[in-house]
Amino acid sequence: MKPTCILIGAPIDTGQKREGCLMGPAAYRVAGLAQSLEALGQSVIDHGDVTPAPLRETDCANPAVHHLAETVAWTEALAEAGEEAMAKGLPIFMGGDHSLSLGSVAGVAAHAAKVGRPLFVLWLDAHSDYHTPLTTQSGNLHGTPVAYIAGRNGFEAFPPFPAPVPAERICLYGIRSVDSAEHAGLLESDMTVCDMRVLDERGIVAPLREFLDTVRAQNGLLHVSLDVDFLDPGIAPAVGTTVPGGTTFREAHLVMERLHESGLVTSLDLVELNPFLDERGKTARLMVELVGSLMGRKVFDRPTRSFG
Ligand code: EXY
Ligand code: MN
Ligand code: MN
Ligand code: MN
Repeated sequence: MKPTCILIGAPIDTGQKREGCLMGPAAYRVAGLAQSLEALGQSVIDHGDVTPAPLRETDCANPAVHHLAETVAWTEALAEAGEEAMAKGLPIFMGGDHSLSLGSVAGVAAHAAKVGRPLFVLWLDAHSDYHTPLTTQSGNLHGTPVAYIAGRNGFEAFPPFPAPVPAERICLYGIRSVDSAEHAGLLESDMTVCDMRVLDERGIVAPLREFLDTVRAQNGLLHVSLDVDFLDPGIAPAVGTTVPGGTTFREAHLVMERLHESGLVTSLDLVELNPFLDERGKTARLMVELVGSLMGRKVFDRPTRSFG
């Protein structure tokens, strides 16, 4: 039976400095995310928007870091909402900037630990998001969730990450912008880094298939974190951190179609959509279409299809 999709709005804007991501959940609703899932035979519950936890005092040795207390408050609330939603269905976190994933993946990881299954994370992004609050130069916490998830030091202001995800269970896909501190950290880790060069050389499917085979072999849960800037800015302009050379319309759909066929995805983030930067809803609509492909929309369905 198909799991119920649980839409969780996370209007977070505190992980970076350009305002507008807080309109993301509303844009997904206006673009018809729930209706498009229902049209695919999916049952959908819209949980509404999460309210951040009360602010507490926080401090950080890096003076560049901004909105720390607010981001911690979102992390706490989303971790709780995420863990609850995992027990009921397939959560789809509608962001909000990518600091959302500090909380969403914490909730998912707590659930995975409870049910005793390994958690895998597929990070579809232009960026590696592997800074810690101590290494970031921009001070933008949306550039840090992968480090938190992997259990790096420097997140003392945040709740301890429940069951950090071993680096070899995290796959960065499509990256093409990595700061030097992130690069140094990644070289010391066993993370699977499929940067754009790898995808140009090997194609968009082969490295994904390898990662999915590993998830399947270990009976893992799979969290997918989809940053709008994974896509080429020409097709997805509504993001504050555009990087040229992103995935094309067809490549992105193919990734989603492969993910659907794998049957492995158990939770999803949609992050970094800034509707204020969009062109007549183009990016929001594309993201909704991509979720459709991830949840099984096909142009033409052959019962015995095999592509090897
Ligand atoms: N590495 C840069 C920084 O830390 O400021 C850019 C991070 C962008 C993060 C976006 C969400 O993927
Ligand atoms: Mn702000
Ligand atoms: Mn990101
Ligand atoms: Mn990004």
